[in-house]
Amino acid sequence: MSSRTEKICQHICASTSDSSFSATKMAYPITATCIVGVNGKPCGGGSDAGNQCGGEVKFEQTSADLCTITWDLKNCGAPGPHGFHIHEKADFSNGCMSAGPHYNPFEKKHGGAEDEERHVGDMGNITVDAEGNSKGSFVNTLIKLEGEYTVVGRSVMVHADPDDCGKGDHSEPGVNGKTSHTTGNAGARIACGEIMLA
Ligand SMILES: [Cu+2]
Ligand SMILES: [Zn+2]
Repeated sequence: MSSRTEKICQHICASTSDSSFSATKMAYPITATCIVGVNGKPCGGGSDAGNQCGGEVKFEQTSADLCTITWDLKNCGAPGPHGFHIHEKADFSNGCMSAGPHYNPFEKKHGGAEDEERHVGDMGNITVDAEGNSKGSFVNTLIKLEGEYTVVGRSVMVHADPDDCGKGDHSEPGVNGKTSHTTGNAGARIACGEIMLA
């Protein structure tokens, strides 16, 4: 109930600021935060037993074209790369599964975070250390916290497996492990959360 109210309020605030800023110059930086967690239900069809992945992801849009993403996540499972994306919705009614596909307003194929052909939501991989934790930051040129293609109100997703950045097996689109051009074969969804202005 309360999260629903917050969501409605956020939409009102966002549309109000859009119209009031449209005639003037947008003031940077714009900041947002996302608390990610397991969100209640096993994700991705696999066993989710023991999954406690969670932490915070921060966004800072510093100009019309640049957004810095910084993360601090714990208990992310196996050491190595794990797919890291913005998904279309912050709907966690069926855990992270109900958050929809990668945010892709321009109908591109899946790619890496710096590829020409990529979803807006493609942030590549985070690197998980031997203790299961990951910290880092990078600068992205498609992610916006304002305007028509804002990611505010959408979700950050952490996956169980590496993202192949669109260069892997795409022999059976729709089948996990063989659908590189849409998901990067990043496997189960182990943590997610809503991106909110901060
Ligand atoms: Cu994803
Ligand atoms: Zn993608």
